[in-house]
Amino acid sequence: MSPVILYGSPFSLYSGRARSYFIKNGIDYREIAPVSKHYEYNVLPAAGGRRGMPTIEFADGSVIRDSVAIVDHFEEANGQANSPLTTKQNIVSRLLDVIGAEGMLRPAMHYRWNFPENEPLLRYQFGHITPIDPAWEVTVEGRFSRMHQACIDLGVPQEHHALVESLYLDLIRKLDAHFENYPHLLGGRPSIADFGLIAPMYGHLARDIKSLPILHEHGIWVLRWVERMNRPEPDVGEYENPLEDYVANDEIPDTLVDVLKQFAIDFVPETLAACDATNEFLAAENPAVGSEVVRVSGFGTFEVKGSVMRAGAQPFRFYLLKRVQDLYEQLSEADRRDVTALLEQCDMLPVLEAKLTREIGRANNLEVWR
Ligand SMILES: N[C@@H](CCC(=O)N[C@@H](CS)C(=O)NCC(=O)O)C(=O)O
Repeated sequence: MSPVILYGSPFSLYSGRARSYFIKNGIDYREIAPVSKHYEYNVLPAAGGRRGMPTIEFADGSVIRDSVAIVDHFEEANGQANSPLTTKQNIVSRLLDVIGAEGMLRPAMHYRWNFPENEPLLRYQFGHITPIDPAWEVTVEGRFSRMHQACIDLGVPQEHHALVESLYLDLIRKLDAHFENYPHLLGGRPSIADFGLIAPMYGHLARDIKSLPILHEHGIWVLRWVERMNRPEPDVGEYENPLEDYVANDEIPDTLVDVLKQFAIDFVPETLAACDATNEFLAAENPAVGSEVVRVSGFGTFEVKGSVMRAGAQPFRFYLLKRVQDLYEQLSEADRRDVTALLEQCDMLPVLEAKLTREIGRANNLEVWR
């Protein structure tokens, strides 16, 4: 069978989710930059006209844009091989998938865009993904300018640099304590949660010159997990008797509860504020059924450790969070009690109620309002 073509780049956050999934699931792929005439005239239109990395193309010419849709496609085909079957682990893996890929943009963008040391690598990488006849927005200069603004819009203006750094450091220490005992978030093998978290960790935080040393200093086990997630073999040589499967009996390790509590500090207030902002947008704009979902629907204002932050609200977070909420709603009373107690312990309970007034679906490789 011909390999799947992955249009992506090593420095792209979301490409990291698809790439790692392919590697860990033995899917033959070739990664190339989205710059050819073929990409421009055949792949891009089939991707809904959206120049998003990752986008993949199969030998028959069919195309999937979006790292979540790509993972969904292969999970469907391989019997949900990376989704734990037990109740709490299933919910936690879906929740960590959202948090990893959508909730870590502040440290991922801060360590990339607020330090000039990163510039040579970024210029090199952006140079290699600049399309044919680029509009200004997709030239290297245009992207630099937009990304610096995006960094501020995501909640990292100068006055919050120290807070973003200290939250990240605390997170790395907690992840490190977890990976010291387990090769993956839910035990012995990767789940959807790991593929969400690898996105910011591989493309940005374990690669950019400013953030890589943080892992050398405070997160050796995290660094090794990043490597493990990008190698085809289990790569668990340093563990004595490593688990081969998820932790038994639907247990959530205490070290993972600590990680979730740490994430909750900004993920929960940000999610509640983004939900309000997006619902206000929906009430005001009432977008037509089938119209494309905007990337940013407004701004949410929320408090983190006594500081007031303002960050762009992205409806996509709720497209993923709804999967957690739907799983929860399908549970029996007894299971729901267990999950409620767990989420309460992790300070995550409020996100179950963060729901948009409209649903998000997909059409022609785009997210659309239902
Ligand atoms: N929800 C998408 C987000 C993809 C995305 O934003 N990718 C970035 C690179 S990491 C990009 O290509 N941005 C430009 C664009 O979307 O036009 C996914 O999960 O794949």
